[in-house]
Amino acid sequence: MKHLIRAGLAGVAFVTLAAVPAVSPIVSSAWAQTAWDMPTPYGDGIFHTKNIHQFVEDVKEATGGSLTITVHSANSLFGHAEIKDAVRDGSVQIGEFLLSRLANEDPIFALDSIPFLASSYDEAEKLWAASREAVSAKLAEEGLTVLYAVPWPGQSLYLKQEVTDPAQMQGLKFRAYNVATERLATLLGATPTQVEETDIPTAFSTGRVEAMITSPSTGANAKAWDFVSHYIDTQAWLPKNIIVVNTDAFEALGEDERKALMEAAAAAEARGLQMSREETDAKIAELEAGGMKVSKPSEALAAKLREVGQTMTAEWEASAGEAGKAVVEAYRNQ
Ligand code: PCA
Repeated sequence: MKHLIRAGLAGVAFVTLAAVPAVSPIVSSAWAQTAWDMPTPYGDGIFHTKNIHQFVEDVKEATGGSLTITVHSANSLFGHAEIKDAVRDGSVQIGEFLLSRLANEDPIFALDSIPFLASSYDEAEKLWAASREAVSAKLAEEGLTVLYAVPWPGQSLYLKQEVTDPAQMQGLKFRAYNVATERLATLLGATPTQVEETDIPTAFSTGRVEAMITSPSTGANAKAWDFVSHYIDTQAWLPKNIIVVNTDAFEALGEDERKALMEAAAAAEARGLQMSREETDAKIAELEAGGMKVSKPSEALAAKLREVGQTMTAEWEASAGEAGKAVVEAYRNQ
């Protein structure tokens, strides 16, 4: 009955029970279920989404089917920019988005998108360990509970020609996916344009953009070889996707369901990290098989990117104040 009351169907249930005493078992088991919707910006071919599908299976199994989650991938239910608010206002109960998309709300959300602050998996794990509490506390203020986060593989350059001198980036129409990539493009002398991950092929084919920085996962998924020829393996940072649940919806679950959800989330975080690690080389190989030239950055380009990273780190520290500095210090001291 708890479930019926929660769903606001108590009245209907009493009427139905009184009118039809022989309720079928199928109908009554349906009443015992909680059904959630889960939007994500990314398509089913992306490893994050595969990981989510496994998470959803795990939750279903661990709760004996009392909590089911329907995944809505590739911006099909809500667009990327709307997902956080949709979870917050209860339009959906759970959702995934790129954490650094929230950079305008608080600098803590932008920390994982600064070039070369944390550019390996080990560093990315340490950065998440040092910042998880601060990120969770900020989201908690909005009625959101963090379930788990998973990094994308390192971010590398996709270009239409060989670039050895950073001056060649001047004026390029550069695809951005958050504030940090916009800033990076500007510091390189390029012209940033925000383009959603699912719109990358169209943005290149229509000439809106001609260069980008993203993971081998996103590059291979977009068949980057159809519109760019060069991949420069900078692996400059590992931005995270985060999965959050509406705190009221979470607290309305039974205790066993809450436990099952948290356990499935912890398993998804570990599995997602492993999937991400394994993707890096596999997806670079796909780019190469597609015909792209894969190379390391020239010394001049590497130096320019490091300089941009230092500028962005200093800018972040200035904006994040004492609390931000403490997080970076905790990360560096690990
Ligand atoms: N893929 C996403 C975010 C980072 C990544 O590797 C994108 O390009 O939008």
